[in-house]
Amino acid sequence: MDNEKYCIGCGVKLQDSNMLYEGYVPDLSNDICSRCFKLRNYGDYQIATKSNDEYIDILKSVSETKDLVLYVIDLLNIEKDINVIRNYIKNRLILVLTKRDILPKSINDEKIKEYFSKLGLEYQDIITISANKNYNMDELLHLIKKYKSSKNVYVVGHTNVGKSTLINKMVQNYSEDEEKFQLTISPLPSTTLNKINIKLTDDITLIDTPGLVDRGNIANYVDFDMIKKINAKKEIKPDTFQVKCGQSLIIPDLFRMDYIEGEKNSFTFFVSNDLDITKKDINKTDALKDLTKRTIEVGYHQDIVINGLGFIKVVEKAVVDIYLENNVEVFVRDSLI
Ligand SMILES: Nc1nc2c(ncn2[C@@H]2O[C@H](COP(=O)(O)OP(=O)(O)OP(=O)(O)O)[C@@H](O)[C@H]2O)c(=O)[nH]1
Ligand SMILES: [Mg+2]
Repeated sequence: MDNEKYCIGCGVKLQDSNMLYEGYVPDLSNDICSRCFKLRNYGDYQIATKSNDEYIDILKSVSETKDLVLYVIDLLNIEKDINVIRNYIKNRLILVLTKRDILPKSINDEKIKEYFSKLGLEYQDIITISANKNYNMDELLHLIKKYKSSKNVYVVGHTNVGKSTLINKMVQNYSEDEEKFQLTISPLPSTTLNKINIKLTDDITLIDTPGLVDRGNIANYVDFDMIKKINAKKEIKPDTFQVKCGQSLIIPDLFRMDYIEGEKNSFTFFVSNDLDITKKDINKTDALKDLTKRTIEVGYHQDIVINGLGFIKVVEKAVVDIYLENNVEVFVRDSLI
């Protein structure tokens, strides 16, 4: 029999007929699906699949409203084209740059905001936050109150940027309900599977959405242990290398960069502290040369971004050969910091 009950952790429609299918519950009196239950209680992660067409339909439905939108961006993984999501939604929008705790404190927030002001993206306001560290959450609530046009406030963005974590923190901070329900969160992509309305106060309902899946993100091509390693959990300690032509920087199992043209240079890695980086002579190792090679030209004070892994700040002009899994996106941008 069809039912209209949805998982309160991830939004999936609940069903008791097929264990192998999303939304399964042994008993329809449960409020939470088996996948969320296992993830929350046993740390047992099951990858769900979500098609981007469904997500784009959700964005289009948001655009039909006049409601305020929070567009959440992960500061360590800023997408190459952040206008993709914006182009589907015409609403008033606050750009929420999250996971601020991961980038070093020494970086100036104004510098980060200045970077975004040059991307041609239209927004009413911009704020850096950390849901984990409860940084700037009061200011975010203030902006929501300032710009909202109805009770509903949509939270959109790519998958895994921290949308549900942001909502959980808002609920924890500002909800007056006795039972403060928490959405399911995880380091895997596609944790949230459908729209979920969360009443924050009498005047504000936050609406969580699944994220747009980024096929170029390295998280799609490594195992779960590596995903946990790649996901920076605390403030990154940038690793700077003085490198000459003919030298190579390697992150075991993931990434190799050969410096093939340019003056003596400085490469600073902003990646998870759990990843080791080693410097070798190019001709002394063949490590990772079986991966796909891409030759990249970098200008003065630019970043090489490896989607999902982080970025490398380069000081002088350089040409490098990068070896990486074929589908992982690499691009160059003007330095974020
Ligand atoms: N360091 C840090 N990690 C965060 C922060 N917010 C979220 N995360 C982590 O980012 C990962 C993804 O968080 P989610 O809240 O599940 O992300 P989401 O955008 O809801 O993801 P989907 O539902 O899959 O689209 C989790 O491992 C979180 O712990 C933050 O402010 N700081
Ligand atoms: Mg989510």
